[in-house]
Amino acid sequence: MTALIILLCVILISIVLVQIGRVTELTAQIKGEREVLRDNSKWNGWLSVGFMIVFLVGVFISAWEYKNEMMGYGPHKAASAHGDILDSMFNITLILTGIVFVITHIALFWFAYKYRWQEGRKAQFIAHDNRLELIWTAIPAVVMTILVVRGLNAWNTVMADVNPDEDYLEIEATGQQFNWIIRYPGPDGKIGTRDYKLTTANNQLGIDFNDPKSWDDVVPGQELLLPVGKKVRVRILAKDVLHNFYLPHFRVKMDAVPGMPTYFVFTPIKTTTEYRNELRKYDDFNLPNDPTEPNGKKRWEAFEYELACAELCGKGHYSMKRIFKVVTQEEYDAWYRQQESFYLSQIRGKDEDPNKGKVLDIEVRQRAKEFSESMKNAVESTNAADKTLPLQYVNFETGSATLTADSRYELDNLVTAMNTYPSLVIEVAGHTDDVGDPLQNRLLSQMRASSVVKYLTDRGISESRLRPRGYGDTKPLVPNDSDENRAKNRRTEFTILSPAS
Ligand SMILES: [Cu+2]
Repeated sequence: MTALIILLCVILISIVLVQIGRVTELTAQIKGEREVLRDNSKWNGWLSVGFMIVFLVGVFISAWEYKNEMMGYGPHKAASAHGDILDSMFNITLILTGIVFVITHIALFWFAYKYRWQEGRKAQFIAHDNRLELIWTAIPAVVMTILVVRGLNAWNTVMADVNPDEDYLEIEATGQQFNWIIRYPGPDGKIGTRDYKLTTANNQLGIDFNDPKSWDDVVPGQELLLPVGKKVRVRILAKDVLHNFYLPHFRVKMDAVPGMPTYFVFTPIKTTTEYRNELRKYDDFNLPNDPTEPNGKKRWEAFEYELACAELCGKGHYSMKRIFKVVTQEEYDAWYRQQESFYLSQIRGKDEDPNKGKVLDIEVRQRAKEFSESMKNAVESTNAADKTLPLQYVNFETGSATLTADSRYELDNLVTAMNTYPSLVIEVAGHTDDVGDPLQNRLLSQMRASSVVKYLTDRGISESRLRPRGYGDTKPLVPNDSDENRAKNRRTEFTILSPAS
C-alpha cells in the first residue's frame, strides 16, 4: 500500500514539474526571452537574500535552543581538573569557525543577489592580485597557528605524566572482548608485574605472583570507586583487539592497544553526589529515568560516571560499560578496606600459585592482625564459649611433638598477646582424631601441648601462666566420620582461664 502511494506521488510530482516547464516556456514566448531572464534573476537574487536571513536566524535559534547539549555547557560540564582546558579548545574552535561561517554565508548569498544578471552589466576579470593572495593566505595561517599552538599546549598539559614523588593513585584497566578488568594496587600502592604467558582461566591478567608487589593487588567486583581530588593514573592495556578507555565526564579518552601500554592521568573534582546535585537544576534531568516507571528514580538521581569502550571492538562492544563512583576520601578508604587481595582470595594454593607451601610476609601480617582482633574479643567477652581460640597454623611433624617451622608465626602472635595482657592465664590443649590407640593419642596430645608451652616459656612467658593439657580423642569438634572431619579434630587450641571477665 505504502509503495503504491509513493509511486503515485512520484508520478504526480513528475507531471507537475513537466507542466511548470511548459508554462515557463509559454510565458517566455509571450513576454520575450530577455524579460524572463531579468525577472528570474531578480527573483533568484531576492530568494538568496531571504534564504540567507532565514538560515542564519535558524542557526542562532537552534544553537541557543541546544546549547545545553554541548560539552562544557549546562549539564555537560567537565568533572575533572583538566576537563575545562579541552572544553575551552572546543569553544575557541567553535567561535573562530563560527565567525568564518557567518561571513562566508552572508558573502555567498549577498553576492548572488548583488551580482545577479542585469541588462548591460559585464563581469570583471582579475587575473592576479598579490594583495588578495596575501590576505587569504595570511588569515588562515594566523588562525591555524593559534589553534595548533593552543592545542599543543593543551596536549602537553593534559598528557603530562605524574612525578614519581607525587601523591597519586595508579590503577590498571585492561580491555578485552567484552569487558574491562580493573586492578587496584594493594596497601603498598604498587601494581604487580604481568606476563601474558602466565594467563590462565583463574589468572586472566597474567599477573606474575613471583612479584611480591602483586600479592596485595585488588581486582574489585562490579563496584569501582575513586577518591575525589586525588590524581589518578590509569595504565591502559588490551588483551585482544583495539579498545578505547573512555570516561566522557572526565574528558578521558585513550586507545587500549594490544602490546603497547598507554596511560592517562586525571583528577576527578566532583563526587557523584555533587554532580547529581548539579544535574538536578535542569528540567530534562527531572524526568523519570525509566519512562515506563513514572514514579521511579529521576534522571539526576540515577546518574553515574560511566566507563565505556569507544572503539567498535566487536559484537559485544556495548556491554563494556562499567561505573566509577567518585566519593570522598573517607568513603573510599572504607570501601578499599573491604577489598580482598586477588592473589590471596583467588590464586593462593591453586596451580597458578608459585609460592605454594610457603608462608608469605603478607599472610604473616594479616594473620597477626586477625589474631590480635580475636584475642581482644576473647578477653573482653563474658561468654565462656568465646574464651577458647584455635591455633590454626600451629602444626607438628607427623606422629611427633616437634613443631613445624611455620608454626612460629602464630606462636609469636600468642607471645605478643600474653605480653599485651600480662594477667592472662591460659590452658594449651592438644587434641587428636580417633585413629590409633587412645592412650597413645592422649600422650601425643599432651606432648604437643607441652611443646607449645615450651615455645612460650623460651620466649619469656612465665610457666605459672600456662597449663598444657592433652585431651587425646576425647573432645572431638565434629564426629570422626570422614578424613575431612578427622583433620578438623586434630588441633591445638588455648582457653583463657583467668581473668574471667
Ligand atoms: Cu572494546
